[in-house]
Amino acid sequence: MSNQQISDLFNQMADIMEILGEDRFRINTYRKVARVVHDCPQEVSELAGEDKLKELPGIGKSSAEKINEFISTGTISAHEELLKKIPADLPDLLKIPGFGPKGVAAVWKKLGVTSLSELQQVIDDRSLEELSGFGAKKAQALAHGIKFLESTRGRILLAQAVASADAVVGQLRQQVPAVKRIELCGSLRRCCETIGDVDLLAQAGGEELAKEIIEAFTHLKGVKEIIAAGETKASIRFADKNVSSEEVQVDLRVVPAESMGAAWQYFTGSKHHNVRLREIAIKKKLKLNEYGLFRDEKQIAGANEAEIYKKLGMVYIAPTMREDRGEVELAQANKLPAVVQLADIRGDLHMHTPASDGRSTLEDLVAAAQMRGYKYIAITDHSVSSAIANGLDSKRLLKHAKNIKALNEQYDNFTILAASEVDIRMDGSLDYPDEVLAELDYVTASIHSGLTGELEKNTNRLLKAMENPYVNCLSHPTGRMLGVREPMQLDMNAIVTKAVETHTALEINAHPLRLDLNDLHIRQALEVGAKLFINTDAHDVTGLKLMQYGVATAQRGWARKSDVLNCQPITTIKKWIKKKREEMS
Ligand code: DGT
Ligand code: CA
Ligand code: CA
Ligand code: ZN
Repeated sequence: MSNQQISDLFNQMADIMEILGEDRFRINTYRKVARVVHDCPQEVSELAGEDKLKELPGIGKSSAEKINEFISTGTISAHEELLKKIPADLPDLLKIPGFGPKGVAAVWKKLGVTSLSELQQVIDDRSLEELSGFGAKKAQALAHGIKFLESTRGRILLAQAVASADAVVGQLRQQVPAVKRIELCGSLRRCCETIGDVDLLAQAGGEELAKEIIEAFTHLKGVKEIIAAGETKASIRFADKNVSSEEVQVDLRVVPAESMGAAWQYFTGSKHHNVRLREIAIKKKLKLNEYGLFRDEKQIAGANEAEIYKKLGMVYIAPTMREDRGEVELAQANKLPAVVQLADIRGDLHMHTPASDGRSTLEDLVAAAQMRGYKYIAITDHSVSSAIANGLDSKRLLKHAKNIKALNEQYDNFTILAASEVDIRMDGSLDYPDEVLAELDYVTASIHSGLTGELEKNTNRLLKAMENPYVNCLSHPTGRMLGVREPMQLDMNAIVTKAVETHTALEINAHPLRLDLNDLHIRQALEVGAKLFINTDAHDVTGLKLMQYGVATAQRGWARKSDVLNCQPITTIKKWIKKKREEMS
């Protein structure tokens, strides 16, 4: 049970009470608990049971009891009671970006709306526009929000799918030692940003073993439903609360060794990539399917995946590139870019400490970065405008920077950059004056509010920030949060061009909720020669592990090691920072 899950539950209770119009004071108490649990550096579940919970500021006896109840039973009865008081589908409305409990209460109580589809109806018949506090513009925004929700419905974040897949694979390996190989396939292996279902492939040395694997698979701990189960394939609905709050479908196929490579290729996809390969096979008078590559009836490849590509007359294509976006043609010409690997990463230039809204100390972050083999990090706490994130004013920032620089002195072979994640204000100006920014080693700029504006205004806001000589990078440039918030409307072409012009890098934010820039924007940036950073935006030491998702996204955007600045030595990065300051001051 993660802090996140507990925090989400308390927030949901607060939401429901707000919809019901209950006592302000209690609502605020629940929100406070949600925030304290979320920001707690330790796992709250480890503090439970021993009365240690109550020692956390903001958590009283009754909240501690609720948390204990959740940890021992998996539910909170007060939460269940609240859910009974509202229509079952009403909480879905809260997922609409920019729609809160007050709005939900209004449409429910005044128009009888109890679900997303009913909300769509009152938008369509225009009765919503008549409701006080709404109007045509708001109705249109809600319609947009519903569409956005539907586009991600039933899909889960890459990291959640990875956690569930790991749990399934781990259990299978333990329970069926005879299973020789299990491999990830589908969108998960291609590291898409969201995942419809998890596809797994197992190799079995015989029919009996296939049955044994399917039997074990359908009886794993965490199986909520067996959707289908046959001799060599099965589908389940799986949920393990310890790894992910989302339930997910998992498909497993069991194949013999001689088809393992072909099946792995086929079930990795994408579908469009497979279609292209099959066309090429046909041109060569071959047949390609999940059992192998065949000439007449003879299998000429199948056990080994790489062999399939070779026999089709092309070099091996990394799974993250298999989208039929030109990779097949490049592979045929042996001109595929060598994409960046996790092992190429030498540092991470976006993370937070308790000075703003982070949870791990400076020293712990350094130790964790060194464990990962990094040579440098940047400490980028928030600036004043991010008030809810406890952003630093100039005075606090300068003191913080001084501490960071002092700590940096204590390391020989490791660099800690005193930096900032500075908010870009509505007019494109920054949260600190240039004299303050000049005291820092590195600056990344980002937008945290006012993301809904017009394209031209948004674009100008970012362009102006990039012109500042102290801004070295734009963090999470579009501001999107998968399934939660849409990207800002931006002229990405203007952004990437200005990035090159001003020696400003663009970030690939590795957080699974962001993955911003996305794969297509990365391609666009690289076409004009823009430089990238892949950063985690860690708020504690565990956050540093998210780097893998940023690297995978970089691969999907065809980024090479040479395109990514944090694959270079710190001396190169320092020179690059200096160059912008000299040229643009
Ligand atoms: P998802 O689950 O929506 O995130 O996306 P995928 O790519 O995992 O799609 P899924 O689970 O429907 O199928 C897994 C793979 O199986 C897919 O990437 C390619 C292969 N596949 C599925 N259906 C077809 C098909 O009709 N033709 C071909 N050539 N391949 C298919
Ligand atoms: Ca899938
Ligand atoms: Ca599937
Ligand atoms: Zn950040």
